[in-house]
Amino acid sequence: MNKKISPSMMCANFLNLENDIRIFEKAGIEYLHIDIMDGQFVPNYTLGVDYCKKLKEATKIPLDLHLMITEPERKLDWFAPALCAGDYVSIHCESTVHAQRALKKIRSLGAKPMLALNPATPLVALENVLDDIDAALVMTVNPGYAGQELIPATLKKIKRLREYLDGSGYPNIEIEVDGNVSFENARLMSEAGAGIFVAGSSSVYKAGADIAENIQKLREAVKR
Ligand code: S6P
Ligand code: MG
Repeated sequence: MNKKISPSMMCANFLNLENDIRIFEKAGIEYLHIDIMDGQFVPNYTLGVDYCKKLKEATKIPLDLHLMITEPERKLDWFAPALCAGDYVSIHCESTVHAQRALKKIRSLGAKPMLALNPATPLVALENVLDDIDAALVMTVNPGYAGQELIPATLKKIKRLREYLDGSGYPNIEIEVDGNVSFENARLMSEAGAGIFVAGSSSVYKAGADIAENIQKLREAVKR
């Protein structure tokens, strides 16, 4: 499977968002990662429903919604107007006792379901929902903020997950990684089996080079 880049829109230049979007289109960026935080599941607030709708109007790049909110199954309908076939929506297994219901709901809205796992959450959390997901999101930092450091144990977790999915007959379930996806970490994550890379302040938005150059550098890092 081709490796994909999903820039983290909470790291974008809010005063000139259109500039970033056009650069992403030109560079063939596969997804736009939108962090939705509710101040309860994670200690922060970020982007919301109206932001997703605006982005959907502004570009054809598929969205990659990362819902860090409690009981997402009760709130998914709010996002429905911003969703198309091809968009990903991830929910956290730690955020609800009804993860399967939420994943099923995402599919019924026409989007692709993804289950997110915090760094401390064991892989067994995925075991019973393999038919309900198109991707798994391995958090490589604790969710809530950009600019954190990689938790090293998550690299082995990515590898174990890739082996588990392939060995269980689910080679098409993609693995997304989120958190300190620097150029160097991205290379290791890619070798471990990650396929979608959330690119924030550690890569695409890293100071010292422009966005297009950083995208190129990240593509090189995740080639294999
Ligand atoms: C964190 C959030 C992430 C960050 C991303 C930022 O809770 O889910 O998507 O926006 O990790 O990237 P970086 O390179 O600053 O870690
Ligand atoms: Mg995220």
